[in-house]
Amino acid sequence: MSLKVWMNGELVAAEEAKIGVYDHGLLYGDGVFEGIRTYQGIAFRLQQHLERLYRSAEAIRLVIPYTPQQLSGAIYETMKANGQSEAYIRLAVTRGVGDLGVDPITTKGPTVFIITDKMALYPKEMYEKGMSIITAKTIRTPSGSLNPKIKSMNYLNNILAKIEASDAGVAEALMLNYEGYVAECTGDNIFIVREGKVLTSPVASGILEGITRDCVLELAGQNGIEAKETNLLPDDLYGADECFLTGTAAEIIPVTKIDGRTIGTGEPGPITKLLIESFHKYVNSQGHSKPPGSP
Ligand code: PXG
Repeated sequence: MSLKVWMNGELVAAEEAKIGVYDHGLLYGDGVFEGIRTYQGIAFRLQQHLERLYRSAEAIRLVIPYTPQQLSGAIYETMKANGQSEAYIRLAVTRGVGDLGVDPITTKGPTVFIITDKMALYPKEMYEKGMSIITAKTIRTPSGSLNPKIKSMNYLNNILAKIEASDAGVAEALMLNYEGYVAECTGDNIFIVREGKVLTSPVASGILEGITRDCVLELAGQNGIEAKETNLLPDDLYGADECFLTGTAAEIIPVTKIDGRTIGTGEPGPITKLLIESFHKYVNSQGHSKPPGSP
Protein backbone atom coordinates (compact mmCIF):
# COMPACT_ATOMS: atom_id res chain seq x y z
CA MET A 1 0.00 0.00 0.00
CA SER A 2 1.40 3.34 -0.95
CA LEU A 3 1.67 6.19 1.48
CA LYS A 4 -0.96 8.88 1.49
CA VAL A 5 0.02 12.50 1.18
CA TRP A 6 -2.19 15.36 2.35
CA MET A 7 -2.48 17.91 -0.41
CA ASN A 8 -4.64 21.04 -0.29
CA GLY A 9 -7.10 19.42 2.08
CA GLU A 10 -7.25 15.93 0.58
CA LEU A 11 -5.46 12.65 1.16
CA VAL A 12 -4.04 11.32 -2.10
CA ALA A 13 -1.76 8.40 -2.97
CA ALA A 14 1.91 9.49 -2.87
CA GLU A 15 2.36 8.81 -6.59
CA GLU A 16 -0.65 11.02 -7.35
CA ALA A 17 0.58 13.85 -5.14
CA LYS A 18 2.09 16.06 -7.82
CA ILE A 19 3.23 19.65 -8.05
CA GLY A 20 2.69 21.44 -11.36
CA VAL A 21 5.73 22.58 -13.31
CA TYR A 22 4.34 26.13 -13.09
CA ASP A 23 4.39 26.02 -9.28
CA HIS A 24 6.66 28.82 -8.08
CA GLY A 25 7.88 26.53 -5.31
CA LEU A 26 9.58 24.49 -8.02
CA LEU A 27 10.38 27.30 -10.46
CA TYR A 28 11.91 29.66 -7.88
CA GLY A 29 12.13 27.86 -4.55
CA ASP A 30 9.32 30.20 -3.52
CA GLY A 31 7.82 28.58 -0.43
CA VAL A 32 8.40 27.61 3.19
CA PHE A 33 8.49 24.33 5.06
CA GLU A 34 8.99 22.52 8.35
CA GLY A 35 10.62 19.20 9.22
CA ILE A 36 8.99 17.75 12.34
CA ARG A 37 9.27 14.40 14.08
CA THR A 38 7.17 12.45 16.51
CA TYR A 39 8.07 10.74 19.76
CA GLN A 40 5.51 8.23 21.04
CA GLY A 41 3.09 9.33 18.37
CA ILE A 42 3.18 12.99 19.41
CA ALA A 43 4.74 15.64 17.18
CA PHE A 44 7.71 17.15 18.99
CA ARG A 45 7.04 20.80 19.83
CA LEU A 46 4.42 21.11 17.12
CA GLN A 47 3.29 24.51 18.29
CA GLN A 48 6.81 25.92 17.91
CA HIS A 49 7.17 24.35 14.46
CA LEU A 50 3.84 25.84 13.36
CA GLU A 51 4.78 29.24 14.77
CA ARG A 52 8.04 29.12 12.82
CA LEU A 53 6.17 28.10 9.66
CA TYR A 54 3.75 31.02 9.94
CA ARG A 55 6.61 33.42 10.75
CA SER A 56 8.56 32.18 7.71
CA ALA A 57 5.46 32.56 5.52
CA GLU A 58 4.80 36.05 6.80
CA ALA A 59 8.40 37.04 6.12
CA ILE A 60 8.01 36.12 2.45
CA ARG A 61 4.47 37.57 2.35
CA LEU A 62 2.82 34.24 1.79
CA VAL A 63 -0.59 33.75 3.37
CA ILE A 64 -1.22 30.16 4.49
CA PRO A 65 -4.86 29.34 3.67
CA TYR A 66 -5.28 27.14 6.77
CA THR A 67 -5.22 27.77 10.50
CA PRO A 68 -2.49 26.16 12.65
CA GLN A 69 -5.25 23.99 14.17
CA GLN A 70 -6.25 22.75 10.72
CA LEU A 71 -2.65 21.92 9.83
CA SER A 72 -2.10 20.20 13.15
CA GLY A 73 -5.26 18.12 12.54
CA ALA A 74 -4.12 17.35 8.99
CA ILE A 75 -0.77 16.03 10.26
CA TYR A 76 -2.43 13.52 12.58
CA GLU A 77 -5.03 12.65 9.93
CA THR A 78 -2.22 11.79 7.47
CA MET A 79 -0.33 9.70 10.03
CA LYS A 80 -3.53 7.84 10.85
CA ALA A 81 -4.29 7.18 7.18
CA ASN A 82 -0.78 5.77 6.85
CA GLY A 83 -1.10 3.63 9.97
CA GLN A 84 1.94 5.36 11.47
CA SER A 85 2.58 5.92 15.14
CA GLU A 86 6.04 7.40 14.54
CA ALA A 87 6.88 9.61 11.58
CA TYR A 88 8.99 12.29 10.06
CA ILE A 89 6.63 15.02 8.97
CA ARG A 90 7.34 17.34 6.07
CA LEU A 91 4.90 20.23 5.97
CA ALA A 92 5.34 22.56 3.00
CA VAL A 93 3.62 25.61 1.59
CA THR A 94 4.60 26.74 -1.89
CA ARG A 95 3.58 29.98 -3.58
CA GLY A 96 1.49 27.86 -5.95
CA VAL A 97 0.95 27.79 -9.71
CA GLY A 98 1.48 31.02 -11.63
CA ASP A 99 2.94 32.40 -14.86
CA LEU A 100 6.62 32.24 -15.68
CA GLY A 101 8.39 35.16 -14.02
CA VAL A 102 9.37 35.62 -10.41
CA ASP A 103 6.49 37.93 -9.51
CA PRO A 104 4.22 36.02 -7.12
CA ILE A 105 1.31 38.28 -8.15
CA THR A 106 0.45 35.86 -10.98
CA THR A 107 0.03 32.86 -8.64
CA LYS A 108 -3.44 31.52 -7.94
CA GLY A 109 -2.99 30.38 -4.35
CA PRO A 110 -0.56 28.30 -2.31
CA THR A 111 0.00 24.57 -2.61
CA VAL A 112 0.06 23.00 0.85
CA PHE A 113 1.18 19.44 1.38
CA ILE A 114 2.09 17.10 4.22
CA ILE A 115 4.26 14.02 3.80
CA THR A 116 4.58 11.64 6.75
CA ASP A 117 7.43 9.24 6.19
CA LYS A 118 10.36 7.55 7.89
CA MET A 119 13.15 9.49 9.56
CA ALA A 120 16.63 9.52 8.01
CA LEU A 121 19.10 9.51 10.91
CA TYR A 122 22.88 9.63 11.11
CA PRO A 123 24.49 6.20 11.63
CA LYS A 124 24.51 4.98 15.26
CA GLU A 125 28.30 4.81 15.28
CA MET A 126 28.53 8.59 14.87
CA TYR A 127 26.58 9.09 18.11
CA GLU A 128 28.96 6.80 19.97
CA LYS A 129 32.26 7.96 18.49
CA GLY A 130 31.40 11.45 17.33
CA MET A 131 31.33 12.83 13.82
CA SER A 132 33.84 14.69 11.68
CA ILE A 133 32.82 17.90 9.98
CA ILE A 134 34.56 20.45 7.77
CA THR A 135 34.20 24.21 7.38
CA ALA A 136 32.63 24.97 4.02
CA LYS A 137 33.98 27.67 1.72
CA THR A 138 30.38 28.53 0.93
CA ILE A 139 29.34 31.42 3.20
CA ARG A 140 25.89 31.33 4.87
CA THR A 141 23.47 33.68 3.10
CA PRO A 142 23.57 37.06 4.87
CA SER A 143 20.38 38.04 6.72
CA GLY A 144 19.95 41.06 4.47
CA SER A 145 19.79 38.81 1.40
CA LEU A 146 17.57 36.01 2.59
CA ASN A 147 17.36 35.71 6.36
CA PRO A 148 18.35 32.16 7.42
CA LYS A 149 15.63 32.51 10.10
CA ILE A 150 13.18 31.93 7.27
CA LYS A 151 12.90 28.19 6.61
CA SER A 152 12.37 28.68 2.90
CA MET A 153 12.51 26.19 0.06
CA ASN A 154 15.63 27.98 -1.15
CA TYR A 155 18.21 25.54 0.23
CA LEU A 156 20.89 25.88 -2.44
CA ASN A 157 23.19 27.76 -0.07
CA ASN A 158 23.09 24.75 2.29
CA ILE A 159 23.21 22.22 -0.56
CA LEU A 160 26.46 23.72 -1.91
CA ALA A 161 28.03 23.39 1.54
CA LYS A 162 26.69 19.83 1.89
CA ILE A 163 28.39 18.93 -1.41
CA GLU A 164 31.65 20.25 0.03
CA ALA A 165 31.12 17.95 3.03
CA SER A 166 30.52 14.95 0.75
CA ASP A 167 33.60 15.82 -1.32
CA ALA A 168 35.61 15.81 1.92
CA GLY A 169 34.11 12.48 2.96
CA VAL A 170 32.26 13.83 6.01
CA ALA A 171 28.56 14.04 6.87
CA GLU A 172 28.19 17.72 7.69
CA ALA A 173 29.69 21.10 6.86
CA LEU A 174 29.97 24.12 9.11
CA MET A 175 29.03 27.41 7.50
CA LEU A 176 30.48 30.77 8.55
CA ASN A 177 28.68 34.06 8.08
CA TYR A 178 30.09 36.83 5.88
CA GLU A 179 31.89 38.31 8.93
CA GLY A 180 33.74 35.05 9.52
CA TYR A 181 31.77 34.02 12.60
CA VAL A 182 30.38 30.54 13.03
CA ALA A 183 26.77 30.35 11.80
CA GLU A 184 25.45 26.79 11.60
CA CYS A 185 25.74 23.53 9.69
CA THR A 186 23.70 22.77 6.57
CA GLY A 187 20.83 21.20 8.51
CA ASP A 188 21.89 21.46 12.15
CA ASN A 189 22.83 24.11 14.72
CA ILE A 190 26.24 23.97 16.39
CA PHE A 191 27.29 24.17 20.06
CA ILE A 192 30.59 24.03 21.89
CA VAL A 193 31.48 23.38 25.52
CA ARG A 194 34.24 25.53 27.02
CA GLU A 195 35.22 25.45 30.69
CA GLY A 196 31.92 23.80 31.60
CA LYS A 197 29.80 26.34 29.75
CA VAL A 198 27.64 25.59 26.73
CA LEU A 199 28.00 28.16 23.94
CA THR A 200 26.16 28.55 20.65
CA SER A 201 26.00 31.16 17.89
CA PRO A 202 23.32 33.83 18.41
CA VAL A 203 20.35 34.04 16.04
CA ALA A 204 21.77 37.40 14.92
CA SER A 205 24.76 35.55 13.40
CA GLY A 206 22.35 34.49 10.65
CA ILE A 207 21.03 31.04 11.49
CA LEU A 208 17.81 29.10 11.66
CA GLU A 209 16.41 29.37 15.18
CA GLY A 210 16.43 25.61 15.63
CA ILE A 211 13.75 24.09 17.80
CA THR A 212 16.15 21.42 19.05
CA ARG A 213 18.64 24.23 19.78
CA ASP A 214 16.04 25.99 21.96
CA CYS A 215 15.28 22.74 23.74
CA VAL A 216 18.98 22.08 24.43
CA LEU A 217 19.46 25.61 25.82
CA GLU A 218 16.55 24.95 28.20
CA LEU A 219 17.80 21.50 29.19
CA ALA A 220 21.28 22.88 29.92
CA GLY A 221 19.71 25.41 32.30
CA GLN A 222 17.67 22.70 33.99
CA ASN A 223 20.84 20.68 34.53
CA GLY A 224 22.59 23.65 36.11
CA ILE A 225 24.90 24.16 33.14
CA GLU A 226 25.44 27.75 32.09
CA ALA A 227 24.36 28.20 28.47
CA LYS A 228 25.07 31.32 26.43
CA GLU A 229 24.54 32.59 22.90
CA THR A 230 27.73 34.27 21.73
CA ASN A 231 29.62 34.88 18.50
CA LEU A 232 32.15 32.13 17.88
CA LEU A 233 35.15 31.99 15.56
CA PRO A 234 36.53 28.81 13.94
CA ASP A 235 39.40 28.97 16.47
CA ASP A 236 36.88 28.78 19.33
CA LEU A 237 35.67 25.53 17.83
CA TYR A 238 39.13 24.09 17.31
CA GLY A 239 40.02 24.90 20.92
CA ALA A 240 36.72 23.74 22.43
CA ASP A 241 36.52 20.98 25.05
CA GLU A 242 33.46 19.50 23.35
CA CYS A 243 31.31 20.17 20.31
CA PHE A 244 27.92 18.90 19.19
CA LEU A 245 25.20 19.56 16.63
CA THR A 246 21.45 19.76 17.18
CA GLY A 247 18.56 19.24 14.78
CA THR A 248 15.23 17.50 14.38
CA ALA A 249 16.74 14.48 12.64
CA ALA A 250 20.13 14.50 14.40
CA GLU A 251 18.78 15.25 17.90
CA ILE A 252 22.15 15.89 19.63
CA ILE A 253 25.21 14.46 17.89
CA PRO A 254 28.79 14.80 19.17
CA VAL A 255 31.45 16.33 16.88
CA THR A 256 34.97 15.10 17.54
CA LYS A 257 36.84 16.41 14.52
CA ILE A 258 36.64 19.70 12.62
CA ASP A 259 38.80 20.33 9.54
CA GLY A 260 41.00 17.40 10.59
CA ARG A 261 41.61 18.85 14.08
CA THR A 262 40.65 16.76 17.08
CA ILE A 263 38.17 18.39 19.46
CA GLY A 264 38.86 17.86 23.17
CA THR A 265 39.88 14.30 23.87
CA GLY A 266 38.61 13.10 20.49
CA GLU A 267 35.68 11.36 22.16
CA PRO A 268 32.17 12.61 22.99
CA GLY A 269 32.55 14.71 26.14
CA PRO A 270 30.73 14.48 29.50
CA ILE A 271 28.47 17.51 29.03
CA THR A 272 27.46 16.38 25.54
CA LYS A 273 26.65 12.95 26.95
CA LEU A 274 24.68 14.44 29.82
CA LEU A 275 22.64 16.60 27.43
CA ILE A 276 21.97 13.61 25.14
CA GLU A 277 20.72 11.62 28.13
CA SER A 278 18.64 14.53 29.35
CA PHE A 279 17.19 15.01 25.85
CA HIS A 280 16.22 11.33 25.59
CA LYS A 281 14.58 11.46 29.00
CA TYR A 282 12.64 14.55 28.00
CA VAL A 283 11.36 13.22 24.65
CA ASN A 284 10.39 9.94 26.24
CA SER A 285 8.38 11.74 28.91
CA GLN A 286 4.84 12.96 28.56
CA GLY A 287 4.49 16.55 27.52
CA HIS A 288 7.53 16.87 25.26
CA SER A 289 5.38 18.90 22.92
CA LYS A 290 5.68 21.70 25.48
CA PRO A 291 8.85 23.35 26.84
CA PRO A 292 10.36 21.44 29.79
CA GLY A 293 9.06 22.59 33.13
CA SER A 294 5.83 24.10 31.75
CA PRO A 295 2.52 22.82 33.20
N1 PXG B 1 19.73 24.83 10.60
C1 PXG B 1 19.22 24.54 9.39
C2 PXG B 1 19.72 25.25 8.20
C3 PXG B 1 18.21 23.56 9.29
O1 PXG B 1 17.69 23.25 8.11
C4 PXG B 1 18.35 23.24 11.70
C5 PXG B 1 19.33 24.22 11.73
C6 PXG B 1 17.90 22.62 12.98
O2 PXG B 1 16.61 23.07 13.33
P1 PXG B 1 15.56 22.16 14.14
O3 PXG B 1 14.36 23.05 14.26
O4 PXG B 1 15.29 20.94 13.30
O5 PXG B 1 16.17 21.84 15.42
C7 PXG B 1 17.78 22.90 10.46
C8 PXG B 1 16.70 21.85 10.39
C9 PXG B 1 15.87 17.43 6.25
C10 PXG B 1 15.70 18.06 7.57
O6 PXG B 1 15.00 16.66 5.82
C11 PXG B 1 16.37 19.22 7.87
C12 PXG B 1 16.17 19.84 9.09
C13 PXG B 1 15.32 19.28 10.01
C14 PXG B 1 14.65 18.12 9.71
C15 PXG B 1 14.85 17.49 8.48
O7 PXG B 1 16.88 17.70 5.59
N2 PXG B 1 16.86 20.99 9.31
